[in-house]
Amino acid sequence: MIRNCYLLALTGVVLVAFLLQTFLISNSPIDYPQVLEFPPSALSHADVPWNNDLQRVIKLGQGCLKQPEDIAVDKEGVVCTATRDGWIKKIHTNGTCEDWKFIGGGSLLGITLSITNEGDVLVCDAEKGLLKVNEKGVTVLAAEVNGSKISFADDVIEATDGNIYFSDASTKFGFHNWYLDTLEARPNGRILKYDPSTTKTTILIDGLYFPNGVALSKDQQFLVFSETWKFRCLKYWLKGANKGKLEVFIDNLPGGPDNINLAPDGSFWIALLPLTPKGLEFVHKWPMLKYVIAQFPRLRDFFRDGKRSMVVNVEADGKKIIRKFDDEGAKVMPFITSPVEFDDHLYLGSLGTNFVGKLRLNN
Ligand SMILES: [Ca+2]
Ligand SMILES: [Ca+2]
Repeated sequence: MIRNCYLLALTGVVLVAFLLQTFLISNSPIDYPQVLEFPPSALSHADVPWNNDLQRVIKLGQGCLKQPEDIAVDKEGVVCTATRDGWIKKIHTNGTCEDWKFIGGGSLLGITLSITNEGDVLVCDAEKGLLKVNEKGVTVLAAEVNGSKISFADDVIEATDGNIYFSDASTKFGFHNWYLDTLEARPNGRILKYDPSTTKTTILIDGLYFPNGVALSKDQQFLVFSETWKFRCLKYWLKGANKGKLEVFIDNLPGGPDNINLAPDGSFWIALLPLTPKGLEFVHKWPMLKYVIAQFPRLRDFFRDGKRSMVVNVEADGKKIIRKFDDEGAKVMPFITSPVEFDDHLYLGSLGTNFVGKLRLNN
């Protein structure tokens, strides 16, 4: 009798374990999630004093710009941005908003102005790849690499020699499912290079944890890019004795780095994402929990809703953070994704606003 009860209980446990396994793992869109470690600076940041400087921004193009994720400013001070409704728009110095070129879709991200062909705008369409836009129209420069589709083109920069460097943040999850990549926290991304002389695209660096913003150093000796899930930026030498070498540029950032932009003095501005609400960072240590969260879009939204906005200015050699501007509670500038310095002002792109923020810097 006791033996039968024991067998029955054991069968029950095995059955429950099997059902749990089926429910938790087999149905989940993520595979073998890794632990996403929040560095002490990201955890302790919640307790340090906020300056709320980002709440002082002037709003440019308000109502005209739907989620301007990245921005570029030309030498005349005209702001160029790609918006969620598929437009490349320009904000002129008199404040007017111009619908410049229509691309379509809902996945335009990183943008940069060509320096080798004036008038060309290079833009990442997460779904279509790397695009060139000018008065003549839209050209797809790169939609695949080595036969594999570029599925999450994120940010782009052009070097003076014409080579174009851009990120493919995840080969597994697209822009609209980016938070699944956060939960999986695996090295699904890569940095690509487009060579205009051959029109070929090659993989420069593979196996990266959500490579996001890309920038070049002032002397163009190295490429620096964000690795968002690692709370760090890496640096890849393009020239000199270290050519081909990959190093840490800055780590232990107090948020997941998004777009990074070179400042006129050679330092860099980086937008930082909180990735998850304060106090819930532990979730990213539990793979089983991540399997469950990944299955329910509403749960995913809850865990990605970090209401803190921050940008940092980092020294040219990445040794330390010089300045930090933030917005506790993200009251004015939610979901900041891109800071660009021009003429003693910081221009701020965001996935959570309908304007570009402009903040006066006291240099
Ligand atoms: Ca950019
Ligand atoms: Ca980005």
